Amino acid sequence: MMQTELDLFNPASPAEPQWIGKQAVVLPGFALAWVDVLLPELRQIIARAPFRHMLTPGGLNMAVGLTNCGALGWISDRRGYRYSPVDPLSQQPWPALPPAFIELAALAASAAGFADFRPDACLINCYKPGNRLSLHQDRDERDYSQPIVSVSLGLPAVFQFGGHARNESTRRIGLRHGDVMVWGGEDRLRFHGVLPLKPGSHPLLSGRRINLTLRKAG
Ligand code: MD3
Ligand code: FE
Repeated sequence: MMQTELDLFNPASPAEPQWIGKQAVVLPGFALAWVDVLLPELRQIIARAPFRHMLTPGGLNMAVGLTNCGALGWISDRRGYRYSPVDPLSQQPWPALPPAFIELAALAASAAGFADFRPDACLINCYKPGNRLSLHQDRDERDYSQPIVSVSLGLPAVFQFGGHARNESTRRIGLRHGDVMVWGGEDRLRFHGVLPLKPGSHPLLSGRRINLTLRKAG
């Protein structure tokens, strides 16, 4: 039987949480009701802190465009990866975390069993067709007991969810506009990545995928 791309994505039924690990869950469409609030906030953030292609410590330009909001923002340059209270482009503090981002993240985290999540950092990734994020761990945060919440907007993507070592096999999980993913606990340090984005057009975000990753970094 022919296997289509769609098989990777969540079934047509809208809202069943999909547990992909003991402490990792996809909440299909959880952010759909928030999109009207999120997009104007995003526009204002990007006006003050535009997407840019950061240098890796190895001196390569990252293909995915990045910016941040919140008290701390994740940055990369030849000196390494770290969180900074200041945008290196403007030398100003990052734009504040909009209350709607904080509320959405706290609500999603509590739906996944993580009470009292209070993010202080939001990394915003912008993918264009062909852009990918290779397998990595998120280990620049202070407290690994805090969960991470991600919000997918725009074009769909295929997420790779691996193990605790780079060489372990990965599962592929389809993420669509409005899907929210929460993970923490024993799943917090899993290797993960995003496969090259397929071209397409989204009515609200055109040919892009924007992912918000909300963390307690400090
Ligand atoms: C599962 N971003 O910014 S978010 C990142 O879609 C990043 O832009 C991806 O990985 C994106 O660091 C994925 C979802 C995600 C992030 C970290 C995880 C899932 C995770 C860490 C462990 C397990
Ligand atoms: Fe990551």
